Amino acid sequence: MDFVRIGEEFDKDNYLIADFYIETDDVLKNAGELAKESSNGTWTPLKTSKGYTSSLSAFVFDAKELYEIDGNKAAYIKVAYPIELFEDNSIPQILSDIAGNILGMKIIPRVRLVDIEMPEKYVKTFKGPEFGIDGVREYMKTDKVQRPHIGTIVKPKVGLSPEDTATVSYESFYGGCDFVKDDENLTNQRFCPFEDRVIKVLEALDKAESETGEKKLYAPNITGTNMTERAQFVKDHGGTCIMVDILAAGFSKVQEIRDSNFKMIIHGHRAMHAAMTRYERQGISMSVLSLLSRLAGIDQMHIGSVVGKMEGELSEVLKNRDKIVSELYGLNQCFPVNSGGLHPGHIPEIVQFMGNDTIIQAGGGIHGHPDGTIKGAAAMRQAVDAVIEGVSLEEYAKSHEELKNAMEKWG
Ligand code: CAP
Ligand code: MG
Repeated sequence: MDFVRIGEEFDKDNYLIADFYIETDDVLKNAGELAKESSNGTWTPLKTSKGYTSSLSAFVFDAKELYEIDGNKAAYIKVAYPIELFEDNSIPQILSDIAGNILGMKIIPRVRLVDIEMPEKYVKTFKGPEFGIDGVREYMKTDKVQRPHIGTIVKPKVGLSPEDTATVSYESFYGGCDFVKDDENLTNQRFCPFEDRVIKVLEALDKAESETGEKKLYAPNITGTNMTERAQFVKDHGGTCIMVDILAAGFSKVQEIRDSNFKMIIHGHRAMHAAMTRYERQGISMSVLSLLSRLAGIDQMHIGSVVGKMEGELSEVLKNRDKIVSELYGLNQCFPVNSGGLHPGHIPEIVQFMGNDTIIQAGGGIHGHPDGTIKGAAAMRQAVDAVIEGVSLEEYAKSHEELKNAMEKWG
């Protein structure tokens, strides 16, 4: 079994290709060990290998040394994995393989899964987003206007009662938000039980829809140990959207929810991603996690905001975006979500690099507005209107007090 086959030609339709950044003392030798450990080998030759198991060997087909670092050589390597190694429609199994043991091998002190490319026949085993950008727009009736959606996260993150959560949600919707969501750390705590909250916020949503004539969406966070039951509860009470903390809950749960065909929009929060993505020399890139989330069936996905409070440069956020919106064998596009420390003043810049197909979310940037939530939501919508009309925020603010007051506070 040869795990290093530099320059070998092979049929890309039958392989998953993974790009890794590694730091190690002997690039080719240890890259081969990585390919071996992540397919059909281990640290020592095996008496139990059979002739037929050799067809499942992964192999390194490209390696580029970059520079010396901490006494090792940094390199990019490409590994080809025979597609038979992977179970159909299973993100957990892919992760245990190409992002499993190999991220902790002593002989490769640093390793990061940077990118993956999959052949059509494997991509097609996944359901992908049921709604995606087009489906969400159709449901929200914004398919004709094609403006960015405005979302909010009820704040404070935790602590409000179901009644107060519903009031804040109503005010957000009424003021102009399309979308209201729970925060990532709000699930089913005693101070705000899930079922009570869902019932009350959905009532608030109905009221806001009838008063504004606009479609509204609420994403209760179903993350927990009985997510299917929680999703069913939302469905039974007329909800059309659910939220999942993808990484905290795990991809298997996300896929189970998607595969259960609830026909509800799935909003994906990426809390915890930084444990894998933040340190550039180790872990898994956010663009890989973005792609996996799309395959798993997430309809709306947090990808970073560049200008807000969370880390993530423009090039990285655009890569994440690319993974969830670019053509992928007919799979639906996933709606990108920009969030984290945003306020109306950020909207022109976000639309400039994201285009109109984005959901712009503000928590503090709405509920911290000097005149409260309704005006805060209105200011966000006014900023979107200004951008769509091609007017500067400063100009628009002259005749829109909510925007003016937001800009006075946050710039
Ligand atoms: C934003 C937020 C989101 C972050 C997550 C928060 O609130 O609700 O969880 O956007 O980061 O808790 O921070 P604010 P990302 O608008 O008040 O900042 O989208 O980068 O995953
Ligand atoms: Mg949050």
